[in-house]
Amino acid sequence: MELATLLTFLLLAIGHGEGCQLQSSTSETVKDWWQTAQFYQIYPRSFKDSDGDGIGDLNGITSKLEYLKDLGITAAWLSPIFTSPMVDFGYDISDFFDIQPEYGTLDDFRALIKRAKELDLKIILDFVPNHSSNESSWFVKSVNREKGYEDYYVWHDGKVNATTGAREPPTNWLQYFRGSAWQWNKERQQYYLHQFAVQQPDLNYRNPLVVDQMKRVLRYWLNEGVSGFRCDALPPLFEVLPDAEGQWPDEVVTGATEDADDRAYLTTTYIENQPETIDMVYQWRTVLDDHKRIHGGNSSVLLIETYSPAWFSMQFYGNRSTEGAHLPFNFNLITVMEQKGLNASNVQEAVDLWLKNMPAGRTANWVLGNHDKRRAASRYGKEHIDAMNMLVMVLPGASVTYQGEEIGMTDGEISWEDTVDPWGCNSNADIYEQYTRDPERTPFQWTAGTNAGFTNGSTTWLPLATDYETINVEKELSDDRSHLKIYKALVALRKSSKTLQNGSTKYEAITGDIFVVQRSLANSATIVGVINFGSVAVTVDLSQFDKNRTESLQLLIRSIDSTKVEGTRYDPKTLSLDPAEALVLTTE
Ligand SMILES: *[C@@H]1O[C@H](CO)[C@@H](O)[C@H](O)[C@H]1NC(C)=O
Ligand SMILES: *[C@@H]1O[C@H](CO)[C@@H](O)[C@H](O)[C@H]1NC(C)=O
Ligand SMILES: *[C@@H]1O[C@H](CO)[C@@H](O)[C@H](O)[C@H]1NC(C)=O
Ligand SMILES: *[C@@H]1O[C@H](CO)[C@@H](O)[C@H](O)[C@H]1NC(C)=O
Ligand SMILES: *[C@@H]1O[C@H](CO)[C@@H](O)[C@H](O)[C@H]1NC(C)=O
Ligand SMILES: *[C@@H]1O[C@H](CO)[C@@H](O)[C@H](O)[C@H]1NC(C)=O
Ligand SMILES: *[C@@H]1O[C@H](CO)[C@@H](O)[C@H](O)[C@H]1NC(C)=O
Ligand SMILES: *[C@@H]1O[C@H](CO)[C@@H](O)[C@H](O)[C@H]1NC(C)=O
Ligand SMILES: CC(=O)N[C@H]1CO[C@H](CO)[C@@H](O)[C@@H]1O
Ligand SMILES: [Ca+2]
Ligand SMILES: [Ca+2]
Repeated sequence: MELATLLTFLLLAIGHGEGCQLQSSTSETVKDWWQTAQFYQIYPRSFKDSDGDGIGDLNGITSKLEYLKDLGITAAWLSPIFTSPMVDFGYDISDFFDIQPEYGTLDDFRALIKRAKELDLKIILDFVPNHSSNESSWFVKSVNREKGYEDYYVWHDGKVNATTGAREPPTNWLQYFRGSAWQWNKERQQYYLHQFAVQQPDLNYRNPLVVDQMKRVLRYWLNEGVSGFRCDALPPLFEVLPDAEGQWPDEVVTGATEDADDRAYLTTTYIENQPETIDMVYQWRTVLDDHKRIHGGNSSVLLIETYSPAWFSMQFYGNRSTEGAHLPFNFNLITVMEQKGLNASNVQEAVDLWLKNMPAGRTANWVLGNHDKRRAASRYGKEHIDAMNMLVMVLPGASVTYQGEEIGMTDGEISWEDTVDPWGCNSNADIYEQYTRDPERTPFQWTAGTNAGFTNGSTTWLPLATDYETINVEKELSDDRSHLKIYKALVALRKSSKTLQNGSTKYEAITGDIFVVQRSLANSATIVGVINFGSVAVTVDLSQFDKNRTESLQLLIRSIDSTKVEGTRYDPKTLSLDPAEALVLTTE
């Protein structure tokens, strides 16, 4: 055994010993930082520009860390900041170990981490494991079959058509961004797989060299002081093993769409949600835990992007013998409402889907949006933005906010000419709005001034949303009441309330319109969230929801148009709610 390996082994053994002692010597389950955290997603290109080129950057983010601190954020995760040709705006990485020059330098990144530490904010990076950019030196070496890189990507000769003799892709598999998932490479004379754009070749996780390389990426950034990773696009990580002849099966037609270029045209049985993907996440968790045992400090976390069904997503948490991701993202509040529309019954279904499937002892989390989905205020309706922010803050576990949700930002209107997202660009002027993700990526709205205070230059990389004069941080901080102030009050309550951090949870759609969440903890005040998702005023009796709810409740926080008064006590048996009104009350 090498000395370094031996040392690691000893440290691991010591680490284990301490962990056990700690647990047996205390009867209280002390929650780790991430279990009650407020996570905030920054889309760096659109957050804050520091040098006037119209593109957000690291120094811009550093200059706004105090804003996040003021919101009460625990940890910010940055969408990719690594070297990239920007075909998919950073999700096509050409150097996993360096910073995209237009975003700054490694020194700028270190300054960001240093400032964040001073403010006690944690920084999490985006880890994009499924693919690299085709401009990565790894890919170029693989094209040339350089030693060690021959099988870094998923290469295949393709098939020969028996009638025409023409070359055809190995399978009918489709990419996410429309069209075939296979691309012929002239130099190597083989096809390569790309589940995303042509410029995003899939790495081959059946090659141990790739697995090691990607673990190196994780260790590299942990050593730079990050507090963990949000892992991108997990479902397509592994594809099924080919058969003995090296051939893969075709997917079958679903009937979900007529559009043969749309990924939904075919099943994804062989190209998503493979068991090996779960195991890879467990291996990454080990990398993080080993780093902590060796270097000490706080836990680093793994957050996982997966739109997979519950049977698959829940496995990411770990199994009886192995730990997995701390938090597989819960997108149910997005996906269920996308399919069924927003009402209380559907919210209950979304909450059930997570809490009733989650293994015991795990931590829930709630996500409203990200840079792939229309903005929360546009999707749920502007009148419901406070209610939705309220939900993620009163439900148990971690909350996740996409930049702008706290001020109620809405989608931008981006013309076909201004469209830059590959998903949009791979379609056409008639249908691009179905696919483009540009509307939810417009620059952050800091002020009502020129370019919304995002940049002091004359242009922005995407046009601004037109409502920035009324929806911006500066205005919402000075207004008596605003989405931002409500958001801050919710976070402050989460941080001060033991009940919200650790209480038990009871929830119910008491009618099709009214959703109630109650959090209770012995010897602490009970917290009750009540939301009217309907468009008519109603009076509810909360003692029907919980026999114990007979004493008056004090109002803590209310949605922006509510005419009730904070600090006033209300009778839970005759609680009136205006359309879209959302309230947080307490027994205190
Ligand atoms: C949190 O809840 C658990 C289980 O309900 C309990 O054992 C523990 O004492 C609570 N911890 C705190 C800090 O309230
Ligand atoms: C924008 O701000 C940067 C950094 O403060 C400065 O260097 C640049 O000159 C400014 N540009 C304009 C157009 O004011
Ligand atoms: C990457 O892919 C694009 C689109 O196929 C192609 O134009 C470009 O030359 C490729 N670059 C490399 C380095 O292979
Ligand atoms: C072979 O090519 C013909 C003509 O393009 C096509 O109709 C047929 O489906 C192809 N066969 C296979 C097995 O792909
Ligand atoms: C848990 O996962 C590990 C790693 O994938 C696997 O080796 C083990 O068999 C699993 N254990 C159980 C109880 O499922
Ligand atoms: C661990 O996290 C806590 C809470 O954010 C922080 O106050 C503390 O400084 C961190 N410790 C280290 C060693 O980073
Ligand atoms: C809620 O939406 C579902 C459709 O998903 C519908 O069946 C139900 O009637 C709706 N409830 C109300 C009160 O609108
Ligand atoms: C109602 O109160 C009783 C007595 O305090 C308690 O045992 C019970 O758990 C409470 N029920 C709920 C749903 O909180
Ligand atoms: C929400 C999210 O991060 N989506 C990304 C998933 O991965 C693809 C490819 O890396 C990106 O295009 C998406 O933006
Ligand atoms: Ca810039
Ligand atoms: Ca893959």
